[in-house]
Amino acid sequence: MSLKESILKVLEENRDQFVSGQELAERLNVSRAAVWKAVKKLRQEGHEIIASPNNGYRLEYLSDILSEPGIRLYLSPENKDLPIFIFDEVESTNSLAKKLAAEGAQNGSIIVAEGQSKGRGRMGRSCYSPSGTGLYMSMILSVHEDMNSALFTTIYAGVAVCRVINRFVDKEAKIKWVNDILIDGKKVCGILTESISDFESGMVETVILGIGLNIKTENFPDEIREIADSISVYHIPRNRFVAEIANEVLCLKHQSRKTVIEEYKRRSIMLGKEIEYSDKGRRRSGKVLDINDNGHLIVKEESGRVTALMYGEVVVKKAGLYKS
Ligand code: BT5
Repeated sequence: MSLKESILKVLEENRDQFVSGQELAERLNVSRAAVWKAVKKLRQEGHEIIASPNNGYRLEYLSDILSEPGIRLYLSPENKDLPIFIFDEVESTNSLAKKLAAEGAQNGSIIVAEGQSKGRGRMGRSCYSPSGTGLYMSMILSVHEDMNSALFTTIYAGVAVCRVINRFVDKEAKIKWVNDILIDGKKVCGILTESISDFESGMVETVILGIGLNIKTENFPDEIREIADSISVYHIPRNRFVAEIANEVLCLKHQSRKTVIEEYKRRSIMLGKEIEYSDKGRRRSGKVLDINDNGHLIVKEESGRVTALMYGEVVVKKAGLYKS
């Protein structure tokens, strides 16, 4: 770890308290001048560090720059050594994660960026990812499972993100099947799960889990202004969100599907709703009866036909048109 990172680590551990230049110099076995030089570099990178001649250095509590020491501080003991890749502006953390996975990046690797110029949604759609105000992260998850199980990643990631949001936000985070996280009916987070399969076995070997969460974004482009919102949490560093989401994802991955689905259903806005969806190219509508243990949406059409949707886009109708 460089001197700059070591200083940032100490300041992160003591956020909101002064640490004297003398103490930093002694702990890190360098001169006070070297400490000052490294602090200057950190400030140039955007870290808000208060320097007081009498008290030393302090990381301002609203300072919010992504950093490895800042993320590691909040990773749980079993995840402390996960590889972390941090970037300033990238096209898409999911695209980068795929590349890193192909190069051999380890299970649990976390890839984050301050902003994305080509953040990706599902089916060729885009994710608005302005710099510094949101969380744009991807995780590389090594698996060896069929497509059905891989698709379940979106389900438990949704629950994981909701849990973390609700540590800091009072209003319950809800889920619109399959990947939209809503607060007060507006989308605050989207999840993009992509898979890398082995051609011969047909099994999914790696899942790239991408999460885009609006934390402090205040202005949205016209096309999504009505449907998008932020969780508006200003006092918690994004580093902490990254770590807590990673902890929760890795913890939920080992829990039974039943436990995960129960919470997913409790947070779902879909049950009992009239929806429109597309099935094999045909526009259909029906009522949501349930979400089964695989995360599939069980829909009953007016004709009585019952379908299990594995993925796809559904539109919730405002007024019910069909009685079960
Ligand atoms: C998603 O797709 O919601 C998945 C978004 C995943 C983004 C993450 S960020 C890190 C990682 N790297 C990537 O490149 N992607 C992942 P979908 O369900 O298709 O929703 C896309 C739609 O959501 C758009 O067509 C807009 O209507 C809306 N949208 C776009 N940006 C938004 C934002 N910032 N907040 C809320 N809604 C947004």
